[in-house]
Amino acid sequence: MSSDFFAEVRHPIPFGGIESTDPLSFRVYQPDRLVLGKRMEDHLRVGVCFWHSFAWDGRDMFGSGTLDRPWNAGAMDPMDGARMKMAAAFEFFAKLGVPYYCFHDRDVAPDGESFAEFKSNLDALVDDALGYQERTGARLLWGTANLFGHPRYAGGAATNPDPDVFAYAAAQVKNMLEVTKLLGGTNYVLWGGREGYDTLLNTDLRREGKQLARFLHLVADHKHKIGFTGTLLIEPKPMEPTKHQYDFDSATVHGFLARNGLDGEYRLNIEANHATLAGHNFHHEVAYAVANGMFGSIDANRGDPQNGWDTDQFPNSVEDLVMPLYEILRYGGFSTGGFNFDAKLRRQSLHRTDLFHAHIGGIDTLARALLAAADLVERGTLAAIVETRYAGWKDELGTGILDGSLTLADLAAKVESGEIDPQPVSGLQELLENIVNQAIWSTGRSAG
Ligand code: XUL
Ligand code: CO
Repeated sequence: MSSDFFAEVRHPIPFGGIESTDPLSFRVYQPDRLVLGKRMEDHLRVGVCFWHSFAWDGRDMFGSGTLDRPWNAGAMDPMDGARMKMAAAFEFFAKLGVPYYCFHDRDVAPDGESFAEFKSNLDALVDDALGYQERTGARLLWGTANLFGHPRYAGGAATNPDPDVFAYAAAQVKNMLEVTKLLGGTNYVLWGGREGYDTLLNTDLRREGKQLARFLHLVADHKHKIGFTGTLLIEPKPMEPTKHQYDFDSATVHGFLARNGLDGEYRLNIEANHATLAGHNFHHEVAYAVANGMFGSIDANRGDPQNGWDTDQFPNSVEDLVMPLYEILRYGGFSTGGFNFDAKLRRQSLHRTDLFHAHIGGIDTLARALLAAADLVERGTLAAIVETRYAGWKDELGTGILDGSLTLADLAAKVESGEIDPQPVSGLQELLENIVNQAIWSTGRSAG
């Protein structure tokens, strides 16, 4: 089925170069351009999300929908609306020309009156999605289950005080894991939307931790049972909608997984604005995941520095993305992950074409940051300075400390005898910051 919801857009969005005056063209992003020997498209593995871009109509807690989304118009039969939404989404993926998309089960299928009806709605739409994937070439970066929208999940899903809710969540995840496998998805994401608390007064922290660990074990077991070869990802976020979310940040999730024997089963899906909400920056969250072998995938949407909530804006700052990309490049790039735009338009960006402007800008910003990060990798200056900074740890003293052959008393003796008398050295922070800026400025106009 072909649709024409985005009739004014050429297919697919062309590369116009940095001076292009066509707003519906890429300034930097060229899928086939080689960067460090790999195609730009294969570095970035861009995905579009179903929920903000197609399921959301612009409503917020103060007002109703504003966006021009005919498929969300109330009067329609829910399955007709869902089919129209899917047609629009795949038309958009193809016209934007990106390789991936992501969705929650509830983004595509109407709830129905029972779980069985929901499951059969989803099955029918997944069947349609298989056809669209085949015709357009769009692939599933990840699937996920919405375990936070329905009132039954108000007190959490896996961490709910009621085991019936745990079971319901288990059924939803089992189903969506199987759907993700059927669609050839490369990852499955768990975002713990309401796995946390609103008040400690009614919360048994120890019990909820055990429940969450059990749930994650069940999901990993089922993944192996059905032979899903994609990666299981957990998406940290410190708060919102709950006051406190258990998957607070990369380090907290890593610690929880390691304590529960799950660190071999899960990787992290890091979202830029969730890092900000946790009091970190995006670079920190990616660097932590990379340093601990936990890196998986990215949700690239940013926050607003003046707002303490999840604004989910499209990325538009090269500066914010260069160092996360540098970490990813030095890690060897994505394996199953990619850059998902879990980003939404502002409520006044009414037109369907605004979806293109938003994604084009975000993708160009990523592409531009990729060029700067690749330049940093190629020059090797940053890495060389860090290497020099720690060089002492390769010498006799450093290796003796780390391999356990030197005791506290041995070290004290060396200091007391005067053999060791360390002198402060510069951390070179401003020099390093200049090197990063130089990479950003010097790679600016070389695209094309
Ligand atoms: C919410 C969020 C989710 C996850 C998927 O802040 O980021 O959309 O990405 O459930
Ligand atoms: Co997200």
